[in-house]
Amino acid sequence: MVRWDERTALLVVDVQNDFADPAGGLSVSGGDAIIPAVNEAIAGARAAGACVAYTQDWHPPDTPHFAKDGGIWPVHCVRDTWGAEFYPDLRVAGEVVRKGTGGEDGYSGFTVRDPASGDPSDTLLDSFLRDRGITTVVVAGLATDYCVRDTALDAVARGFAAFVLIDAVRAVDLQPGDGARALEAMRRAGVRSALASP
Ligand code: VGL
Ligand code: ZN
Repeated sequence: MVRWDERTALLVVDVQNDFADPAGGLSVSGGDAIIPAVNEAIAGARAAGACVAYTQDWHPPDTPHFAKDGGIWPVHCVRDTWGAEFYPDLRVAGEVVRKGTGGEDGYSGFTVRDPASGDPSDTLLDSFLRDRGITTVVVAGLATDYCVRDTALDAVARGFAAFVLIDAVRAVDLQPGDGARALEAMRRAGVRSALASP
């Protein structure tokens, strides 16, 4: 269990219909099964006065992130569509940070990349957290092997202490074992594992 306090932020990554719903465009197997644990973490964080922030993958209809436009992914989380909405059972109470809004690529909640030049730029997440004096981030959501991993690794690289809630994340597993490898990469980088549920 994580000890929640006002210097700790829970980051709920991309718990959107296209990832969490079995009918979603990039459905993560077992994605809906993490929702009770995610909601438990949200409730615990809020009860202790910790900050809760949510990321949303928020793509334009055409982006080199999608296979049809030269990328690798099926169409998902197109802005203002059902697939981009939060999964209905998710308790949403906190700041929402959208990423990819201008067609940028990348997975981290902190950083996006220009699809043509590859140049990175920051989302609003880093300044949102620093403005509130946050020193520790706790990551839950989807997917372990992409946005959760890159968000947690970026958090450590930016000087935050970081935890991943291993019962509140699920992997895409394009290749078998991707989720386990992502957890190992996080561990090596100094991300600590914790449970959302006692
Ligand atoms: C994600 C693949 C493509 C994620 C986003 O949220 O993990 N994965 N876009
Ligand atoms: Zn995406």
